[in-house]
Amino acid sequence: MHSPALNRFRPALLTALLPAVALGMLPARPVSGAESSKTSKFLPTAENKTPPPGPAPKGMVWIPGGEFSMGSDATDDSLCHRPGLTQDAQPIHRVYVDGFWMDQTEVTNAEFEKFVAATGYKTIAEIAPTREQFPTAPLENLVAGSPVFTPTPGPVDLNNFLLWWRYEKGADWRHPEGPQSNLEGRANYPVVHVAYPDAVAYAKWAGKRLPTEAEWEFAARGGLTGQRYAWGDELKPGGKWMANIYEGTFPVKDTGADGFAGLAAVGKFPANGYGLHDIAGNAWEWVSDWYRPDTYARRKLAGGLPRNPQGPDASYDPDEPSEKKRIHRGGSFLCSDQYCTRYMVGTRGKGEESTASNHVGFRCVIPVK
Ligand SMILES: [Ca+2]
Ligand SMILES: [Cu+2]
Repeated sequence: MHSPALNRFRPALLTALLPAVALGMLPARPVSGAESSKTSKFLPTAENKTPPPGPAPKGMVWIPGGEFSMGSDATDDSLCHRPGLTQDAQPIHRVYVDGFWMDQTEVTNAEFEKFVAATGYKTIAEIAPTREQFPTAPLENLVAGSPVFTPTPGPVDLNNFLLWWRYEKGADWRHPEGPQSNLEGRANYPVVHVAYPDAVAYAKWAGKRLPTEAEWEFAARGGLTGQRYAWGDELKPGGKWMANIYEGTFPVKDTGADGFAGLAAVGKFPANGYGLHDIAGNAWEWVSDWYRPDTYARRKLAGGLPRNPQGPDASYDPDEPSEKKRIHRGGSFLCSDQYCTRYMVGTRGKGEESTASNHVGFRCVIPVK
């Protein structure tokens, strides 16, 4: 049942083991340079007034849904330390989503453990790729594992993400940094090293599903209109850190000025307007839409008000056209103003479906019938 598109083992090239965009570290080609404007293209968020259909399922909060302006026009956004390179989140456009329940936090190791105990499920990172899948890969590369972030000894060229990502044999959700590591003291950390099909399998088991990109962004904005962050326009309102991101010299030393160097347990930062914790930073979150850099441009062109949009029919990333990519949202503990600022609420990430890593997790939703 696992995707044959495992590109963790692209033949012979160790450097190709870590698809850049899967790690959320390469830019999409800008769709247009003409989108910057002084006037805001965001129109007020109009929440549905219908009350929640009942008491909240455990650990979930009500997201009322409604009409909102989706996307980002931040001109100081950055990908790979190149400002203004997140233009795949333009143009700003109107979208409607129905109300739904959403997990208040990212799915934790404790929750994922219950799923695995009940089903015996094995994640993609735990299964060695086969000769059939990768006929030309050296045998020694056909081992289970997953990419792990590794600080560099000193400042490096930020154009080469392979300097700080390594493919770690034996890294998986139970062994976040490799076979020697474990989950001791991490029951309430977001589960990581989960690929897209793993997240989908968990959601099914839990009677939930992954959010669409539009649902995710509506929820992340917390009822606000066009703000830069999930909590407002200021990164540190009143000097207070609002999300687990990266401070210090990337990728050398995370000073942990926000309280955490590396992943944090869920719920350590204030919730947004809808009661969602860590909707920015900590771990990237899989959502169900395929990635295309021009999704918003096409939507705008099609006109009308898209209702509950599900994303394009297929993935297409001009940087790696053969890879099938889903959207990542929210940024991670590795997001830094020196490198990648996609903890900004309207910006987008992307990842090859079968590729996990130690900064990608997920949360689920329950739609209302
Ligand atoms: Ca941090
Ligand atoms: Cu980032």
